[in-house]
Amino acid sequence: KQEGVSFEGVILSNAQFECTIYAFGAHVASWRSLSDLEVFKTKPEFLFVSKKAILDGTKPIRGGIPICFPQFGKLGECTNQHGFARNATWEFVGSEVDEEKVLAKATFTLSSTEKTMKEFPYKFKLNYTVSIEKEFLNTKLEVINEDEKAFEFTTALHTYFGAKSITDIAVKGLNGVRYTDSLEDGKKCVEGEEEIRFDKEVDRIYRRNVALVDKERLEIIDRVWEDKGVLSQHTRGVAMTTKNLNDAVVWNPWIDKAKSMGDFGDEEYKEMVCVEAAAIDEPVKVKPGASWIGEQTLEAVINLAHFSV
Ligand code: TA6
Repeated sequence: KQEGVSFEGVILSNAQFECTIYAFGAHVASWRSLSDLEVFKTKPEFLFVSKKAILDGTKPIRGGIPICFPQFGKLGECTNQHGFARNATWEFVGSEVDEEKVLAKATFTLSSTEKTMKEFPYKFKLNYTVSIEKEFLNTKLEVINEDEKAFEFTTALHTYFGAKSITDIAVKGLNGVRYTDSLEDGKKCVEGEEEIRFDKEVDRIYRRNVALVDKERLEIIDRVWEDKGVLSQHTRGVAMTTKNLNDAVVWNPWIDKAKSMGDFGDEEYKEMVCVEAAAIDEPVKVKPGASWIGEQTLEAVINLAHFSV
């Protein structure tokens, strides 16, 4: 239990990182470095949570890693966009620590109820496992069909990445990938930039080629700085790899959308970007008794690029 937060949570820590997960939404709300390395000490938190986030269970937490299930956005029959999973209190199943592997893991579960059946008329069970190992954070969602009928769903791990400043944020790894622009009625486009940068509202669903995905790493660079006088450039950020989450949503609300959200500061668009591992383009189909697993692995990275003079 934390001061000012009305739901319980679990704090996982290994020698290098600490991760906070709340039972409400099985919501990862923090993933921060414990290292005293300057580049981590000055900004230990890798995720973004709004200072105005509602933490009383009446609204999904604005930030961290909201779980969108059984639908992404409005792609389904749920009353609330992004579905009900992030608005529900999950059951904490247990945690384990493996000192050798510097691993800490927690599992949460959520089963269908009469209430969920009204919106998503199928019996299901979700198991969500969050694990930190060295500088990695892995979040794995298992969807089990406990019904006699097959069902399909769309899903996203709606991750909010933090940054010192919007001018430092760059999203790499989507060059050449086709996307639909949610701000232009789903207009079909192809990404032409090596690094996606932000100077306006962006809301895009990148539909990655399945064959490419398991090799592909996205990088969210949140900080670039140069040593005094030395011609070198450090970048600090997060690398993302996924399994069975072949799409990637990229979102920054920018000024007007920021002002329209009561649980988001007017200026906070300058400190974050959402890059969301998702299964949207091809809804996931699960047969009775079968299950599906979607996974996202985040790695805290520092790159030191020496420019050749
Ligand atoms: O993932 C992008 C998006 O679908 C945006 O269109 C915006 O609505 C964002 O999600 C936040 O949605 P929320 O329901 O959390 O306010």
